[in-house]
Amino acid sequence: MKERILEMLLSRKDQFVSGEEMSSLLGISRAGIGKHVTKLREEGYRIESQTRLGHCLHREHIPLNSFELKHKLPTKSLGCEFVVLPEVISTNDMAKELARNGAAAGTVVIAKRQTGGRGRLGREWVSPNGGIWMSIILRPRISLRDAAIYTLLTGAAAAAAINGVTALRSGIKWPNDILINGKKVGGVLTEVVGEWQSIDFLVIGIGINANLQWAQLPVGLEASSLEIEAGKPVELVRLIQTILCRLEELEQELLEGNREAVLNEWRKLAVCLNCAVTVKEHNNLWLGTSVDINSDGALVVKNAEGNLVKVYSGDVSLRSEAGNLVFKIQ
Ligand code: BT5
Repeated sequence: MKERILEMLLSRKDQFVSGEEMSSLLGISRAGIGKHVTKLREEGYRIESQTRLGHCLHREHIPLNSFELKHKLPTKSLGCEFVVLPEVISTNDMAKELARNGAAAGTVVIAKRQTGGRGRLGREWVSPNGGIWMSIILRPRISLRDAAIYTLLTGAAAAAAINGVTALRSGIKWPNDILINGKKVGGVLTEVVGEWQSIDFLVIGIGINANLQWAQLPVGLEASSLEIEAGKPVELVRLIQTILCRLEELEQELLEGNREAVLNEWRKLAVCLNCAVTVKEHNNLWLGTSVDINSDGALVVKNAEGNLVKVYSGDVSLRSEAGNLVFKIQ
C-alpha cells in the first residue's frame, strides 16, 4: 500500500493530491493514508500535507531505497533485485553469501555504510554514510582467466556514469582506481568464486565517495569525493542506475565477443596510459612507461631496458617527468 501511495504522489509530483481522492482510489481510509504518509516521511521523503489540499511530494531529495532504485530502471537483468541496508560489514561479503544461497544474477547489495569495507589484498576501504557502497552478483559463463576484464569493465562503467551524471571528468588508473583531478574518488573490487575452467559467480564491488565531506575521508591520502569536487551533492539513485545501465551494456558487448569495444571504452577513460609509472608487484618495485592494456586486461609497461612487460596484478603509481610521484595510493 505504501508503494501505491508513493506511486500516486510520484505521478503528480509537486502537486497536491487530496486525501479523499487517494482514499477512494486505493480503498483505504484517510486515516490509513495519513499513517503511510507519516511512514514515508520517516523514510526520508519530503511530503507536504495541508488539511484542505491533501498531500504533495517534493523531489529535491530522493531516498536511497529499492523502490527508487527500481523505478524506471531500464536494465534487463542488473538490479532485478536490490538489497538495501543501513549498515553491513562489507557488501561484497553479503553478496557472496547471497550468491552461495542461490541469489539471481543481477542482484545488487547496497549499504549506507560499511564497518569493514575492503579494498584489494584485504586493505581497508573507508565507507561512511554518503557514499555508494554496492556489490553486484553476476553469473557469466566464463573461465577464471576471463574474469579479470570485469574489473576494467566496471571501472569504465563507473567513470562513464560519473561523467554522464555530473559535470565532473573522472578517469581510471589501472586497474581499479577512479580518479578526479588526480585524487581517488572510487575503486572496484572483483571477487570470483568457482573453478579455473568455469566460474560459479562473480561479485563486483564498487565504492564511490559520492557525498562525503573532507572530515569523512581517509587522512593522509590523495582522496576526494564527488561532492567536494563538484561543489554540490550528487543524486545517488540516478548515479547507481546509470552505472548499472552502462555496466550491463558493456557486459553485453563482452559476452557477444566484442572485447575490443570494452577495452576501447576503458582506454578512452584511462588517465594512466603513456605515462611514466612506478610498478609495485609484491615486493618488487620498478620504473617504466605505461603503453597500453592487452586483451586480458593486463597493463603493458615498457621497462628501463625497453622491453614490454605485462603487469597482471599490483599497484601502479603515476610519476612526473622529474621522477617523483604525482599520484600514489597505498
Ligand atoms: C579498491 O581497493 O580501490 C577497491 C575498493 C572497493 C570498495 C567497495 S565498496 C563496496 C564493496 N564492498 C567492499 O567491502 N569493498 C567494495 P585498493 O585498490 O586496494 O585500494 C585500497 C586503498 O585505497 C586503501 O589501502 C587506502 O589507501 C585507500 N582508501 C581507503 N578508503 C578510501 C576511500 N574511501 N577513498 C579513497 N581511498 C581510499
